[in-house]
Amino acid sequence: MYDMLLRQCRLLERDGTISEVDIGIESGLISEIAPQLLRPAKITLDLQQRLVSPAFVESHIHLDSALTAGQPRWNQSGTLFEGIEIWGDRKQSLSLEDVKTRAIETLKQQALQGTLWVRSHADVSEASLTTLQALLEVREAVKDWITLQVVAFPQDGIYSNSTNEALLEKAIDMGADVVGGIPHYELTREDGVRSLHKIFDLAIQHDRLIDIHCDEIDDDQSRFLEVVVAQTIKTGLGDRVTASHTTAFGSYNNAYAVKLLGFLRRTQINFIANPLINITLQGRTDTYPKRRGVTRVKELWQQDVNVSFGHDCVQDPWYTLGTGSMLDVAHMGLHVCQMTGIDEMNACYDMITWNGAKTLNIADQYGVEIGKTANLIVLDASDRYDALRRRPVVNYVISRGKLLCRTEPPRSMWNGTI
Ligand code: 17E
Ligand code: FE2
Repeated sequence: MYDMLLRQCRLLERDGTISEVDIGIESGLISEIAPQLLRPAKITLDLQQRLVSPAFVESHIHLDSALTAGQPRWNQSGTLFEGIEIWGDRKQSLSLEDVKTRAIETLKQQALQGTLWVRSHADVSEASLTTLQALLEVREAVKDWITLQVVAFPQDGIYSNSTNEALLEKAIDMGADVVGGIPHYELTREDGVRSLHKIFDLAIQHDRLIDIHCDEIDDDQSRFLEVVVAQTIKTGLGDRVTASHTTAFGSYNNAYAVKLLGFLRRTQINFIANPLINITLQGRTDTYPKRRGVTRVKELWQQDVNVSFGHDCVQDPWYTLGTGSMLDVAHMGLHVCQMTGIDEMNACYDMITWNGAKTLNIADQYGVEIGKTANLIVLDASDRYDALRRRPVVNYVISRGKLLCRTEPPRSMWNGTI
């Protein structure tokens, strides 16, 4: 007997094809996938040709600052730098309970909308390391239903004062999964380069992944990505390295950008774009024409570079909106990056699923396949394009083989005369 049987699925495969199948789940694992399964089940869900997809991956969010919009004040300029200042004030009143409550509330909102893997940054340039401690405790508390990775992220820079370097090291000792950085916000170009050397050294020494906030500025002279690329080539760290934001890449002149693309193709670096926030945060010093402030997603994708989309923020000093819906993220990404061709739209869906899994280094566990843990979602949609266009509710979320949550699709009633 199956623990759960999903009947009449439209199963989205890795290559984009759709198979009409039934899916059997036993002991948390996908045990069978075939056109018609006949054994009985404890729970049967008749999906009536709805789309079954692996759960969404949120590859970039700041759970420590989530749900603090307006505290202690709203971001009036809309810039990254005012956001950092406001967060600097809000940080003074952090407690473990405060961070944990907001993080878990956000994770629930994400899970309700189909996300079961999350990489969150934790600001470790705050002397008590409260955000890191809180997110490590949350990682443990939620592990039966969602997988959380924590990045030790030195928001104020590693070399902007005499204590931050030691805090970053301590954060890694405490158990952060990933080493972060912010070279464009170090006091000088030299400090930025030095910070990247430090990050690579720490990652090698402690066997950690790397995810750097890199060149999140409109300054076409912000060129830390080339240092990340060089360090990746020299250390051979390959796909263990991720460059987040890289918005300046959208402002580089083409001669430089093409050279850089060639260099980075020698690596397996992952890129994360955060279109919801960077379309609002960047371009603030421009008049007109106004830049979009998002990295070259389409060109990277065309060159077979792994790119995923992240939310970055849900209601915080940098971005006051956001609901935790990855379909919203991909929808915005598709618009801002002008990825409107059918293959391009489908690629945008992959950027919130398979590509994110690759970035998080969990690709071996990911996908709706026999023998894998049943972490999947049922969308009230027929295919990837339909899901992106209408952004329907996630009807069922199945985590570790169990029904974690369900949302009924809204039903409209036409009451007119025609
Ligand atoms: N911190 C930062 O440096 N950049 C961001 N986009 C956010 C926090 C949200
Ligand atoms: Fe970020």
